[in-house]
Amino acid sequence: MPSPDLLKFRTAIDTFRAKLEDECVVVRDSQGVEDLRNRFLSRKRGFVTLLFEELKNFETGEKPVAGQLVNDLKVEVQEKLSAVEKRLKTPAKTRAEIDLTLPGERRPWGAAHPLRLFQREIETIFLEMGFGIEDGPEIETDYYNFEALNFPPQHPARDDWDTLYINDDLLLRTHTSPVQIRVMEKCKPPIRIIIPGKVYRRETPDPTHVPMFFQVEGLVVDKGVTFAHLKGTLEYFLKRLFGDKIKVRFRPSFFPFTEPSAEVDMECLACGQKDPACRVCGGSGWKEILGSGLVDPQVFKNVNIDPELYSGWAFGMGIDRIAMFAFAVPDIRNFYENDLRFNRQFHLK
Ligand code: 2NL
Repeated sequence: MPSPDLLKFRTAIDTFRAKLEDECVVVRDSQGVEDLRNRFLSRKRGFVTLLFEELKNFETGEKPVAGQLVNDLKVEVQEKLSAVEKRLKTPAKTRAEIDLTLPGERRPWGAAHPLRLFQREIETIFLEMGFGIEDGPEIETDYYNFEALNFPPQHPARDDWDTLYINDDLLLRTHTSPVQIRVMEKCKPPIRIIIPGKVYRRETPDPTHVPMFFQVEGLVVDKGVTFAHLKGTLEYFLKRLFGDKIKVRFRPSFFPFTEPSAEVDMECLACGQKDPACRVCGGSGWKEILGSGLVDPQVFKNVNIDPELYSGWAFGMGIDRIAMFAFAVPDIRNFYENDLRFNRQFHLK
């Protein structure tokens, strides 16, 4: 049990410690530091000196304990005073130097990523036309990503999609088409949907490739749907996105899941179809924007939709690729570097 004297001594030391804290905060100049040093450490009447003198009143057993307490306080006083001296040496702005008419510092607010903003513009146009938005898993089975879409096992067309496999059966989806398959399995036509989302390919990053990027696909299934609907809808979509005056052309193509298939090109915005050496369109004057086609009857059979009764059309496009074209972004990796100087350019609206 510590003696009542030791307890009182400890309380006294705690009081001095609190006093030291309070006084240090208000010291404004070196004179203030000297005053404080004298009051605590002066050899004649300093608080610490007086406390040391009291040690002689303690029993031999408690003397070292009490001695340690005073010594700790002494070290603390020295450290605190050095800290105050350091603070005084750091120049602070004087009242006159603070310009109260300057605007305050704004906290940065979060904002949507440029690719999300562009995705939203695409979504808005299709929503207005009565389409719904669907999504689905990014880890898919071989069946949903390839087989249901009319790529038989070992089909060489699978090489076109440099697939990231998880094991023999699971993979990272290479397009959003598996979501359309899942929707057609579950829902009876009429179907009018778009599926925006992340897709993955085994790519080494370069100015036009990254291993994860964004795609939007669309699907319409109903009775009496024709190529004219595909053409009219996609042309309207591109004119809403890029302006009424742009030129659009359809050109035959091939996809395993559509027949017939068409690629849709748009006039080159970079050169206005005028530069034979244009880096964006290679001088052709046309830029490939999306792929499309009438849904292959075999795909309908795979999801138990009767191709004699129903027909449909579908399209797919790369969101990153089209955003690069729309905003003249030279390198797809710009979208994934999180450089705010780049991202902020898209938040001017
Ligand atoms: C492209 C081309 C395309 C589709 C995607 C599709 C989906 C189903 C059935 C039929 Cl479930 N077609 N999707 C059709 C044609 C083209 O994408 O160049 N994408 C970036």
